[in-house]
Amino acid sequence: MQQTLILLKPDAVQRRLVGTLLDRFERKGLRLVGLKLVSAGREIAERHYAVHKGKPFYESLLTFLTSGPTVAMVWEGREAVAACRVLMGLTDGAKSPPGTIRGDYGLSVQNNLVHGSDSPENAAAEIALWFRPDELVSFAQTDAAWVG
Ligand code: IDP
Ligand code: MG
Repeated sequence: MQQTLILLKPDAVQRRLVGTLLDRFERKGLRLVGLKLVSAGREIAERHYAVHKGKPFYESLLTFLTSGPTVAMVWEGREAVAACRVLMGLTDGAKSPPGTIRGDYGLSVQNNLVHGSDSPENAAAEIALWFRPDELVSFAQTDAAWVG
């Protein structure tokens, strides 16, 4: 079963949207296997966004991610990576369609509330970056046969 890393970024926590946004993933039928509140430091932020190093928004992005608590989560399910990207919407909140997290709750490009892994390979690396193996809990969801 596929897993993906989802971060509710500091803007989501500051705006008291954690419960609202977590609900979107839960209702979709995904299974929560990891959850914690993290005050991200410079090192984890740099590693998480290493692919963007050198871009004009890189320093601002690191400042944003380290500016307050982040909720780190691992969600599991069929096509979890793609399913979560659809729930999130486009990078730019202003261009993201209604019904998506970024479309419903933001206008910003940078402060776009949520991070989701963009491939199963990156998901595995990002999960290993944010969670120790013993922080992930595998369990049988009782309605799994109905949800897919
Ligand atoms: P994604 O989060 O939709 O995968 P990426 O292109 O991977 O988007 O960018 C990572 C994060 O960097 C975005 O979620 C957003 O917070 C920030 N970001 C991306 N492009 C810009 C930009 O042009 N200006 C400011 N921030 C940006
Ligand atoms: Mg990305």
